[in-house]
Amino acid sequence: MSGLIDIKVPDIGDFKDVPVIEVFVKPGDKVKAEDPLVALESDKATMEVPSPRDGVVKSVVVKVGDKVSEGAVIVQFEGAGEHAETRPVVSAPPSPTSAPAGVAEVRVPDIGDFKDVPVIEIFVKPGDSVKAEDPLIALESDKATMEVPAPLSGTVREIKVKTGDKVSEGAIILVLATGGGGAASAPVAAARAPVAAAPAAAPAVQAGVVDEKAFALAYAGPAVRKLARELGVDLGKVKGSGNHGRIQREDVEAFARGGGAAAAKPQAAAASGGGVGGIDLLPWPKIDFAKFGPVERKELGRIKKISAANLHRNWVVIPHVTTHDEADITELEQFRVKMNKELEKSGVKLSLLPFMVKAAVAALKKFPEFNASLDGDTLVYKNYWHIGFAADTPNGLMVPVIRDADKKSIPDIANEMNALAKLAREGKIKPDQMQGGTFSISSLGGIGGIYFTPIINAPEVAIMGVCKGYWKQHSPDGKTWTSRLTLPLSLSWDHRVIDGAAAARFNVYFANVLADLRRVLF
Ligand code: CAO
Repeated sequence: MSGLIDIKVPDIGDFKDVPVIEVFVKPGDKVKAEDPLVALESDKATMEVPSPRDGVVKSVVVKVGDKVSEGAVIVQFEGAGEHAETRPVVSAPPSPTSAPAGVAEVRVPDIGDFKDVPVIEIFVKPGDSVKAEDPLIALESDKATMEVPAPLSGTVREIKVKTGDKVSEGAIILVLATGGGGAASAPVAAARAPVAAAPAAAPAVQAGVVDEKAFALAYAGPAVRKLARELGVDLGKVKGSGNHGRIQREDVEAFARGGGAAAAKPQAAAASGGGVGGIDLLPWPKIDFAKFGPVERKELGRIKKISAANLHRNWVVIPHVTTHDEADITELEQFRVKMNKELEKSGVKLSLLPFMVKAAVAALKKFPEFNASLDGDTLVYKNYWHIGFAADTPNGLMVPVIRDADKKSIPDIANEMNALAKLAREGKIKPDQMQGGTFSISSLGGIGGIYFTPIINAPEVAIMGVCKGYWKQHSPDGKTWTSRLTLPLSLSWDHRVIDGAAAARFNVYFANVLADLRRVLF
């Protein structure tokens, strides 16, 4: 008698109520044993549930977002009323298979509609022994990250692609000398399940400084690699707590928070949320806010998501220190007002910001390490002065860049700044107008506040935060008092590159230049 075969969630350890993040099949699909049916993602691991047998899908019982535990029915196959066991794959390397010896060309398998997809990582090098299913390369389109696993065991003879190459189905990846073998090459399930995220190459996103070779050889999945790139973590230095030493999301986060020591903590600690200095961090609070009052949910916009990822990485990875100071801008303000009157007919309007850009260039020339970037253990000094400025836009924070600010006049900088801020606010600014900055200024002067801690815009090593100028009582000699227009300065600096004394000197010089612009001539 025909009936239905229930395919259920297998034993998934201690996990319960795990969200379904992807469903790979639909009614009518013919599936083979081991084809993935759904992906589940807890806050600790991503698991695929493969089919325990060949079959035809009659109905899909779960949908994305459902929460499932062991025993829940995922899909029903057509067939006699029997039960089939499933088991989850938590990205553990499968055992090798055997095949006749020879030479095999490994090609890019069917990757759906994707074409000309950039190779972002190569995990192997000539001479490496690989087992069937070991990842060979990673491809990253703007929709998904895909790993292409080895179709059979063997020794890598020759690699035919390099990072940055664009490949499509059928392109030769490498040549394998085989002693073992298996099925045809197929991307792992990540390829079938495009990651719905902002493009990795989004304008403001810049990868951290990592050892690319070790990164490529580390044992980790695409999502973990993406996180490591965002956090600037060198995967080669992270100890994996997963099966067979596979690097998990929490290993990368723990490494970014507390360095190698934290990542080396036992799995039990990682399972309770990772930890630093012996104190385990608690998991992020999951609260049903609606229990306490009416709520409204709104997903973050694209720009906010990109800036959030950047700010998070920069805050977690860079050891920030902020040094506060103040500048006497009484004379500068008089000069600004005077110049604005003179320039009235030309249509140029000067705020304080263009003067600060010029003061920043002067200070950066005097203290070149503030105009540098870290590249591993090397400091790259830049002999150009491109100054970024934070602009508040309806879509979120953006940082347009004034290129070659050293060569431009203050009115030219003011005009360019207005034009760039307008483009940013209208959502028309181009990625290259936000790239190449060597130092940034974040001005809240038009709004208010006294001091704040600006977050460094990696790979820059410092940022100047400015608040609203205010009249302050000042005594030059302890006896007489005058009121001076005072500008609060907050310089955040990367303590890996800059010392506190240098930061204090930078601030003093910057303030002195604003107090008397003639100093830029010296
Ligand atoms: N002290 C006193 N007044 C100030 C000042 C300061 N430090 N900075 C600006 N002002 C004044 C300006 O002179 C102008 O006054 P007038 O209209 O009388 O001339 C007024 O405040 C408004 O200035 P503005 O903000 O329009 O112009 P700006 O050149 O100072 O700044 C821009 C341009 C694009 C940087 C700004 O509009 C902006 O977006 N600021 C927010 C930046 C931000 O979000 N930073 C936080 C990043 S971290 O999340």
